[in-house]
This record gives sequence, structure tokens and C-alpha cells, in this order.
Amino acid sequence: MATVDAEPYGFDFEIPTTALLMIDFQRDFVYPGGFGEALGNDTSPLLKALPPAERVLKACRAAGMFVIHTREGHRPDLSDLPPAKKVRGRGKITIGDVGPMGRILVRGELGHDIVEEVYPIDGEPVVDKPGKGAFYATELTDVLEKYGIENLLVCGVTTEVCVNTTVREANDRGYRCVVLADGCASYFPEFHEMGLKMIKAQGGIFGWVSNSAAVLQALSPEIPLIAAAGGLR
Ligand code: C5J
Repeated sequence: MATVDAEPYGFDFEIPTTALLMIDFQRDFVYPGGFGEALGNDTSPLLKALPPAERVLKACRAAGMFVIHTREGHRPDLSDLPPAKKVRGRGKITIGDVGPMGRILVRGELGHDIVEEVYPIDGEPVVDKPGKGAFYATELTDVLEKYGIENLLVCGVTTEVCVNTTVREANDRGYRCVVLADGCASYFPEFHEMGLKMIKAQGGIFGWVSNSAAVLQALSPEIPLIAAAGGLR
């Protein structure tokens, strides 16, 4: 049993029943020219989450932890895109339109895929989801049940949208989630802060909040905290 220093209190977990869930680290959100920018956002704040998320990903792989990735997006024929979602945002271009990274938020396009820093490797399932939550209309429940997963370490973008929605869905299904604050990011710093507060408030109403250094420390207690925090590479 390992314990991650977390709020509102320590998060206990065992590696065989825990998965790292990497949510929507797609070019469409993280880079200019994708869905995030089409909605009027400055995408640069999301880049901050990549180095901590990459460190956690590597440490979890080294520890033998199961890793799952998600991608938000739609079939090329847009048959799984609700009209209400397509028109929302009222940008010049929207889901399905062609942008500099291919059709916005469409499966198989460059923008839809995951950025290199945290790219999945063989054996790591990639769950394609049409919504914000990773449980809606996906095989995620089957994957978690098949591998006996009870706990989720969560990194991803954006904190208050797909991360929060997924953690709430997971909590209702009985999964224990710890969200890594520096492994997540939002276009809006205040939403990031509030999104995390909402998870850990009221005794951890939806789950726990921690950070990448605490996870690295829990996985390898012998590494000094400065190295876990990215001070040494
Ligand atoms: C958004 C997401 N923000 N992955 N999607 O629309 O959080």
C-alpha cells in the first residue's frame, strides 16, 4: 500500500488496482489552431500541465501501473455530434470544419491526436469519447472492470470541463480519484483553482487533490522531493 500526500487527506492505493487516467491531451486543446482556440481561448496556459503529466506518466509506467488515455472527438460523419454541441461557441469555425490541424475534433485528424510528450505506448488503451465525461458512450467501464481498477490518478485538460466531468462520473460509479493539480490545466486559471476546490471540498466530495511531486514520491519514496518536483532531470 502506498500513500500520496493529498487533500483533504492522504490517498491510499495499491498499484495493481490503480490506473493513471490521462484526459484529452490532444493538439486540438493544447495547441493554437484547434478546438480550444476556435472557442476563443488562448491555449498557452495548457502547456504548463505537460511536463508534470509527462513525469507522472513515466513514473507510473516504470512502476508497472496501468495507463489509460482519453480523447474527446467525433466520428468523421459527425453522427455522434449533438447539434447543440456543434453550434455552441458560435465561433467562425467549429467541430467538423477544416482548420490548420485538420477537421476540428474529428477522429483520425492531426488535431484530434495526443501530443508527443504524453503519447500512448503499446498496451495503453485510448478511449475515444464524444462527450466531456469519459464514461458517457465509451468502453471505459468495461476496461476498468476488466483490469480490476478501483482507483484513478487523474491528469488532463481542461480541469473544470473534461477532468471535472470525468471525476464526477467516476465518483458516482464508486471509483476513488485523485486529481493532480499541476498535471491539469485550464484556459482560465480561476476555473482551474475552483475546479480543484470543488473536488476536494466537503471532505473530498468528489475525490482528492494532489500533485505530481507527491505521486512520484509515493511511487519511489527514495527519490528526493526536489527531483520529484522536476528540479533534477
Ligand atoms: C473542453 C475538455 N474543454 N477536454 N474539453 O471542451 O476539457
